[in-house]
Amino acid sequence: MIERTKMRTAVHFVLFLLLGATLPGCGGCSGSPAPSADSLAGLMRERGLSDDDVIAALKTYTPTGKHDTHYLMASGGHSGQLIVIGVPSMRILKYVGVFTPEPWQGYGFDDDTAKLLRDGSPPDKLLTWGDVHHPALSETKGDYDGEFVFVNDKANARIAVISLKDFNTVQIVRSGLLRSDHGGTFATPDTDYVVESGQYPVPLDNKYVPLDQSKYNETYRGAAIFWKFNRERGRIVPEESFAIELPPYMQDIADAGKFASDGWFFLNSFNTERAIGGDSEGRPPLESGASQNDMDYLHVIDWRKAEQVAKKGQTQTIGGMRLIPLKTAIAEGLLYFIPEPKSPHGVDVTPDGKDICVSGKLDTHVTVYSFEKIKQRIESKQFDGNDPYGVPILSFKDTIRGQVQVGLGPLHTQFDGAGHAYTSLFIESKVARWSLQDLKALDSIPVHFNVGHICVAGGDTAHPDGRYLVSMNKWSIDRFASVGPLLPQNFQLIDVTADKMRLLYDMPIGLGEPHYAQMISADKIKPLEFYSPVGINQVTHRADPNATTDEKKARVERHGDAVDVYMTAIRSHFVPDTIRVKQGDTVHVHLTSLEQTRDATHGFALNHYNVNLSLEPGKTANVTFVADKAGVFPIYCSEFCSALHLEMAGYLLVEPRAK
Ligand code: K7E
Ligand code: CUA
Repeated sequence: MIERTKMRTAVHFVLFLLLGATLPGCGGCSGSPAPSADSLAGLMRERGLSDDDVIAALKTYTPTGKHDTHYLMASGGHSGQLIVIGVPSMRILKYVGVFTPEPWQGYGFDDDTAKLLRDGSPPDKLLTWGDVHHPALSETKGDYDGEFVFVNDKANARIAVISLKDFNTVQIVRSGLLRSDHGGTFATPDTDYVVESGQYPVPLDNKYVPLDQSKYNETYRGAAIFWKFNRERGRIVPEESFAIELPPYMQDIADAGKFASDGWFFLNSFNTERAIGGDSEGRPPLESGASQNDMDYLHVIDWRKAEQVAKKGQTQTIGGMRLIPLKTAIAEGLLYFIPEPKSPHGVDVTPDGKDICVSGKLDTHVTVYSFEKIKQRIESKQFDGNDPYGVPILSFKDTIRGQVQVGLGPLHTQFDGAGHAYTSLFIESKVARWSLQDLKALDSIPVHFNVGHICVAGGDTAHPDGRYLVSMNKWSIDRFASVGPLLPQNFQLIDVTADKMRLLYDMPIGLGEPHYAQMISADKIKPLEFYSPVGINQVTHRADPNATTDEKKARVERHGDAVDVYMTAIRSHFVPDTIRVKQGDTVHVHLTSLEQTRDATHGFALNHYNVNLSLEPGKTANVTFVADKAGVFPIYCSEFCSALHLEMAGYLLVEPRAK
């Protein structure tokens, strides 16, 4: 590769001497050229690059037309989106609109996607943002299958389903039970369930209860929801889903067991002190109130048994969700606690499902629990007493396999296929590598700065790819040219193939704060090239009942005050291109792209009425608006589709209603 580059440079240079042509990268220089400026050594000198820099560049540079080997599905944080990134180039491939309208994709503007946002909102309030934390790829036998991604909205306790056929959102669900859901989304090994748990305890019936210690202890609660996923339909089925009531500790993130621990679910918690804040009311602030205990509780849940208990109807319905009461969960042996070191954050099950790794944010270890030991203690009912609600507690020292000293502020752990675990160290700004077999620290690498999650390719599956690790850093400080006080986050790509980890690339993320990501091998994803035959609805992935598949059938129908416009788009015109309605009419535009050419996308932008649609080839989109303002409103195609794209336009004429 280097040899070839050198050769090409030499050829260019000969051409330069012969023809007097300008060397690429040497524009404007005249007279005596710097002979080495376009050679590898010259470029390195000029740009101050080391050998390591050049190796890193060669490991990530992806020439035009070459594709990345992996997709990174990254949470979009406050943007309410999913960010799709190619690895190792770290090129952004798509922002998928999920909880927030996304105008380019027409997401939240056409009737079908606007309905997704409405279905995911309380009846009396349309939510237009989300705080996306944890994407989960659908799994088959514990490995990513490339069909779906699920994401949570921590702020509003919602879960969305994204189809990887076209990287579009197809469903948003929201229970009436939770108010926040940091503990989402986690898929069971065959994606039978997608799990969402609440973070901040509330009265589950969503009624007003004054915030004081005894009321908090008695009536505030957490819950874990097991949303049933129907893969064939590609949808969560709320009626077949169930929840388990939990004590008012702050449940955090989670992981589903697999193989040895299949059928079990592990969920962290902090604030087992049940601090309620109130620093202006004479109580300690929440942060110190919640950090008194040396141990919090790892929740161990038998979800297969819980599924049976729910099937038998041992539930009550709250907020439209079947809930297994805490008392029932205890009596039926669905829920156990194990002490876990101080203010834990991540809990991660090893690829073989045998061990469970937990890191306490205020501890320096990763604690590795053995599922076998947990199971033995549960089966022989060897408990160390109960929590105040009666949940049996297992002994810490009898259930751990050991602890690994990794450094300050351990948060999250991922795995490669070579027997290594990787743990992010927030306080130290490092990623540590350690050996799963003998629990020994092996290597660490500094990151910039304040790493939260890390993501190894396939790093939470039964068969991790290893190879790449992305460190998702909260702070970037001095890494990029300044854009003022609000700085981007920094994704750092790290090569984990060799004995020493090697930093390859820094990628600023300037849209929301991502938390977690999952990385999947590109060959597992088989997206559509375009919608075929023409007239497919993007949400149902079926023929749209309002599609117009032939220009000759384009028409306008009036039904009383409702006007249906059956419209087509193909390079470079709409049929019809003139829409005539009366002031006050309800207008439904049903627009079908007749294109079957890859990337020949059209748009439909309408002045004043807040409408933009995206018409990918073969798609039908529907939009409804009330033509309440009389006047002349231009319509145009908002995607540069052809040489005559600017001419792809028309008018909406709204005739004033006679007085
Ligand atoms: Cu940022 Cu998983 Cu929400 Cu850790 S979480 S860092
Ligand atoms: Cu169609 Cu621009």
